[in-house]
Amino acid sequence: MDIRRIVPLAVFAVGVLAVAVEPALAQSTADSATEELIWDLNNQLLYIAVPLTILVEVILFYTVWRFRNNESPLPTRENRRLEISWTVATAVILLFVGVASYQVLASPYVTATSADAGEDVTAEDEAVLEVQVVAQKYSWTFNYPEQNVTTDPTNNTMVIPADRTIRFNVTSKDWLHAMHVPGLGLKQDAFPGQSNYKVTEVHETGEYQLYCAEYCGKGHSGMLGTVDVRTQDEFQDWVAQKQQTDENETS
Ligand SMILES: [Cu+2]
Repeated sequence: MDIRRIVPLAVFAVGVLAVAVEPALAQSTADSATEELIWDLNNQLLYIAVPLTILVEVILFYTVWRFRNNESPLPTRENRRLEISWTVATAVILLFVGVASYQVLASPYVTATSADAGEDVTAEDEAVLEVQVVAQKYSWTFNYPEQNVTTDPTNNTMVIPADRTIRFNVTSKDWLHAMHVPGLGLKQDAFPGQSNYKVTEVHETGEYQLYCAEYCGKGHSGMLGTVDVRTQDEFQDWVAQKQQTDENETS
């Protein structure tokens, strides 16, 4: 079998394999808008990377096997067609990776830079919910400026509503920390005296683990928290209850 026959055969095999792995990739359901974007990009890149890897390996193994008894191999001195092919193919692949990545990086759900981030992706009749995430050695406090609610730092639980655009304003009271919620695809550094933003919308209610992802001292490994995602009504109830107890405490 010569190389002209093996290449289309390899491409075909790779196509079959790509279709076969598709259901496994599609199972990765995303719980937030941010995680969805990240997973979609990951899958898109895998569709290119897996077939390419297999194509290269097939050609390599075939070549080794085909020329195993060749005692005096001669290098290909010049092959313009081959050179143009691999240059163009590489350029097309890099362009695809670049465009696909840029689209995700430019999304406010992935890169939020300003204090009004998220306003452009939220529904017209709905305000973005801002949650100020304050990290400190070794706990988390969550402030809801519009609702005038602050959580207890010993509780380490952030309550947010599902299906609403949330903007996290991440900061620190002492030194470097980082908010990391892998289940929702969220990660943002916490610097003292600075606000870093992160925007998302969560689709699924439930509890998600929050970690500190910046080594911050002896209590770092225990600097955990919970993101408690509730329905909009349950969230409103929680806010009302919190406002009530805060009022009773101050009076
Ligand atoms: Cu830490």
